[in-house]
Amino acid sequence: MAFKERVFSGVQPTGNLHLGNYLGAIKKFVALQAQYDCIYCVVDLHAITVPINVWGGPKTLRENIREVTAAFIAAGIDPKKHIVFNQSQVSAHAELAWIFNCVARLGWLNRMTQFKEKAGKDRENASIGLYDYPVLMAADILVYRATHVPVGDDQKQHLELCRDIAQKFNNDFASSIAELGHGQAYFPLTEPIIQGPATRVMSLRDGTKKMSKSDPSDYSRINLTDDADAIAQKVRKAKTDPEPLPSEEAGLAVRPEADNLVGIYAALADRPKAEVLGEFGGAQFSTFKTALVDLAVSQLAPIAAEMKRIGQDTAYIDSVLAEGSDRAEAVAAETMKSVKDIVGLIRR
Ligand code: AQP
Repeated sequence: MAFKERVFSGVQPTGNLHLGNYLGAIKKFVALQAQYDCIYCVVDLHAITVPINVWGGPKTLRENIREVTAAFIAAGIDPKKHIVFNQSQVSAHAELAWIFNCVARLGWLNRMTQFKEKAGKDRENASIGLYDYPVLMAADILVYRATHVPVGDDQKQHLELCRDIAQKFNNDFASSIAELGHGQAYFPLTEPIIQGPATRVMSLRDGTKKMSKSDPSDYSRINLTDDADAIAQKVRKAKTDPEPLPSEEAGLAVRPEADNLVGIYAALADRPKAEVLGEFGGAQFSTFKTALVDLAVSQLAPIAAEMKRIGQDTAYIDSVLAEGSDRAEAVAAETMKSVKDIVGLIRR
């Protein structure tokens, strides 16, 4: 069966939105609007899977939900044409996650590397929500039967799990799916969109570590709220090596910091890394960093300013989320009706 093409993706309201979130996800969300119907979600139920001192408590959560919404709009997502909402306002996400909990296998979840990284050594003390995170993520995507999901490279394994869950549901309930007229498969095998030069933006202090919201050093990341001065300072202080830039991509292979900065430049400029090296190959980092500051400031400072402006109007943000949630709920409710019929649950 051919599925209607639809994009879904989400960002957690866990604070410190950074350049990695922008280049790996939000910039792609913006570009995909021209080609697809898109649903972009502030995944607040995911944010509360880590301890309360990490997500900051109710007041911070509310602020962060609004901040991610403001970032979506400031970056260029159109909430009138597409759907922008927060996950917890559409209860079908949690409802479908329960059904998927009964489809997914324990062995599949035991292989998830993000859980291992986030739970760390104190695994017994991790929340069940953190363990179940990838199942809820599959429900987020499949409740809209989304066909494409733009994400950073760190989400690849979760997208594979989403496909496994869809496949097993389609297999387990194959005869019911066919009897109810849905053909051979009810859920699509969703394609991740993980492309381009910045699918994994690394820390500015250590080119082997992912740029991350939770890194204690603010100099490790460019925050989407940083102004021109902060961006310039962070790029100038970014770790490099003593060699000039290579002229060919192969020359970046054992130079993680150089590779990262070239990738950031390429992604911001919408140019391949090879082309950037064609221009800057042989140049010292001081020259390249000056160009990178100019580019980063020209692209990011307007977003920061717009985020600030939109962020002051909480009534507007809340109305976007409410309207988006209504529209998302209408789509999700249709899926839940079909899923209940397929599984054999009696509904009103
Ligand atoms: N460094 C990155 N490079 C490229 N893409 C990235 N993404 C995250 N970091 C990078 C992508 O951003 C989207 C939203 O991610 P998230 O909401 O799951 O947040 P996160 O930044 O991964 O945040 P955490 O888990 O709260 O904190 P940290 O960073 O401390 O682990 C996703 O598409 C993600 O791939």
